[in-house]
Amino acid sequence: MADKKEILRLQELAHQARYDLCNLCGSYGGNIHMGGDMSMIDVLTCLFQHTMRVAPELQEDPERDRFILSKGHGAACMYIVMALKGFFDYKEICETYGQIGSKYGQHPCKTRLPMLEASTGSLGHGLPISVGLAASARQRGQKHRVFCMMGDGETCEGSVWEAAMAGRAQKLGNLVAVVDRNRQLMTSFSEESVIMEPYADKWRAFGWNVIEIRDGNDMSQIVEAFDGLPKSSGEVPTVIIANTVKGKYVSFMERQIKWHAGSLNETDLQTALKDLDTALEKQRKEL
Ligand SMILES: Cc1ncc(C[n+]2csc(CCOP(=O)(O)OP(=O)(O)O)c2C)c(N)n1
Repeated sequence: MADKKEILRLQELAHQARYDLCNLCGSYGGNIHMGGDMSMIDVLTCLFQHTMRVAPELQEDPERDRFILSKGHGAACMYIVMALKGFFDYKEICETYGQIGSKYGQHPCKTRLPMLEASTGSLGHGLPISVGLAASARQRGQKHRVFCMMGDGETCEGSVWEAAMAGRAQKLGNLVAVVDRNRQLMTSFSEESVIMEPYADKWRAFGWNVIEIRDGNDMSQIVEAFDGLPKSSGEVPTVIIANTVKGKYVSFMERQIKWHAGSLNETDLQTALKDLDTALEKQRKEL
């Protein structure tokens, strides 16, 4: 179990990431996928700042951990979390995000950003890629893990379950899928469109080890889940299901279908930043 100091450090980094994301959304002319960014930002912060062995200087290290953002529409969130780890310059992201020719596209592009492991955006492809990366690591005798971040809606794609079968058959204990279980899709709540529950049992039926995070926006619970991962040398892949809230901590965004993607005017931006400060204050008191 991580100590309080580490949890507080991660909470503050996640708060900074939310702040940076809202400011980017306020300055960018178009829509940003704020809902699913705000739901997964705590998990991404834990991954990049606490769990994964990644850093700009490890880029050429064959045994660095690999991260695939399969829900590629969350690119802005990933750029910002990675900027806080020293991979990118936040100012450059703000000045160029989403523009033609920019390195920071609305979906991640490995050609433009070689430190990414894959280009994503078309949902359902990250887990198949991750299975390949994990199988390759095994063949080379490498010890690192491969982490794949998916949306729960994304797991409606059949390719996800084909990859789940392959990952288990190939005994890839070095593979970790993470599902941002925010229970919303693009235009509806997930259970209105498809029946996902019993969701964890579906993964168990495919032979995976399942770890559920009751509150996937609570840093203590997130850290406990990732710290409790079985050894990567095992034979069973793990899925971490993080129960999160779309738009987390911004009053007018939380659980709002219209905030799958959107842009912030100055008044809304100031409300959002105030909400974030209130949330951090509360987290500090509760820790
Ligand atoms: C193959 C494919 N079909 C459709 C889309 C359009 N799309 C972008 S986001 C999204 C909703 C995804 O829902 P979920 O995976 O739950 O993401 P989150 O709610 O966390 O943003 C869809 C359908 C896409 N990017 N790729």
